[in-house]
Amino acid sequence: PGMGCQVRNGGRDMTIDSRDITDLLDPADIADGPLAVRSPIDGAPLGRVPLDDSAAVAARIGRAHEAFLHWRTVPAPRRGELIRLLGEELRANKQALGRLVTLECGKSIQEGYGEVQEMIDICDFAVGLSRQLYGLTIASERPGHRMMETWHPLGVVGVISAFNFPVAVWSWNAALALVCGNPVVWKPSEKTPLTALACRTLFRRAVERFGADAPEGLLEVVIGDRAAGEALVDDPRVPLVSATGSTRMGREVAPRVAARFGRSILELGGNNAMIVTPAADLDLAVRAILFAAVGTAGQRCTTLRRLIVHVDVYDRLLPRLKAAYAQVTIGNPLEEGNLLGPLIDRGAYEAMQRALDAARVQGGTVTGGERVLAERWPDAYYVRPAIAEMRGQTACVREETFAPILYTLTYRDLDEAVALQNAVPQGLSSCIFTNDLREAERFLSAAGSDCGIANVNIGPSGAEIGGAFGGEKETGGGRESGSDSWKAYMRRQTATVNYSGSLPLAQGIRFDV
Ligand code: UN1
Repeated sequence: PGMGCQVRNGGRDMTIDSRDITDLLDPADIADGPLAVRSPIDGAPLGRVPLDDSAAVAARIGRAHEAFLHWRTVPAPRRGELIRLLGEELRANKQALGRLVTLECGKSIQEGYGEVQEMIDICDFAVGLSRQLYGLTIASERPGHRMMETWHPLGVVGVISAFNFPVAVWSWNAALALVCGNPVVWKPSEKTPLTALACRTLFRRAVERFGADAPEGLLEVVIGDRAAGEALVDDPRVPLVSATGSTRMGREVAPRVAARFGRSILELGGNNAMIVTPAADLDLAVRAILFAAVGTAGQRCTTLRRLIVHVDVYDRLLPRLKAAYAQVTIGNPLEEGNLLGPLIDRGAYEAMQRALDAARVQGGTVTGGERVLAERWPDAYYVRPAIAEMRGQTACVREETFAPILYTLTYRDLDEAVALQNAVPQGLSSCIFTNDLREAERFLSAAGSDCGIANVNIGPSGAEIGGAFGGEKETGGGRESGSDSWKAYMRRQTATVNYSGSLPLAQGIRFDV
């Protein structure tokens, strides 16, 4: 028996409002090229885009490096001014860019706008930061000496981003990189090049308003395949590569960057859990689960994938959750009322079905997961969100499948729940629903969640930009966005100044002739 869900077949065919494209894209950007871009909403073509080969990538890195030589000398607060202008462009174009995000990656229009808001937020953060790239003054052990620590621009930052947050992830990296004095070479997902080109348009407008001290080459967008990505990852003129995507991708990128002693910031897979204890507010939990497991069609790195529920509340929670799932509206994500749009493509749909088959074989009971709207849009992949009730944390539960599948498990005591939550290779986000202070604090303690993000009475997704974003273990260990993540985008210099007339050596060493 399927789980209700309201499948919205009505409404107009998707069709692109031509302004969505022309407002934000230069016609030359979407001239005939080999890469055909399609909307996951109905499979319709959105345009064709030229591709960069490795030589073109090298040329872009060269331009960015030239830009670096000038940009590093522009005072940081002045660099912040460029990001302030970018934030203004984003504010003025929030609707248009949000719609384009939805067109190209299929998330609900509310989430499309939300993604642009996240960009605006990080721009605001970065503007303030541009006056707070603080170093330290350190007490020297020698008389007449001063030690200090200064943060300097690093060089060209390579950004590799995924289809699911096609613009926000770029902005977290770019806003920080640029105020830190670094140009950006950005390789977006091949599934979402148009939103990247639209961001470049907005960035260019900001640069024009900024004036002469913004060199060309502060932002280069690379649209290309694997070879283009490798050219970016391997280039020694790129001291930092910030890559968001699958753990598989990270396993290839990290050793290549390390082999040339470059640095990387990795944001890889997540397999995020929620623990629901007997002291939880179940109304709150149901709402949080719905957004975190179904939102963005389960295609966030922070999506809720595992629900670990105390045996005493499981039989109360699950029926309520299923009733809430039945209310989910599935359909064209451009229409405001629809909460669940399509998966990104056929490959994503097939991976979901394989995971659900595995769940059944591994003893699970699956509700939902069927394809819908296939007759109306044979080239688009809409699904009912699935709940897989498992008897244990089997192999399929420990893997990240980028689709709306929620695996449920039960537990008896909190240590067991925390152990289950930590017993996966990924370590991005986690949460507990409880009104019991002791349970919450145990979950947040050193012996609690092993993830980069741990929330109380909030789902695992939808983080604010003010905190550092990222996770442990196979998630890759990188941190982006708020807090002191900016330090990864700069090089630290320790300087000792001697203003005395003598030359005392550290550690009291004597070396006189
Ligand atoms: C991602 O899915 O790659 O916390 C990023 C969140 C968003 C970012 C998700 N702010 O869900």
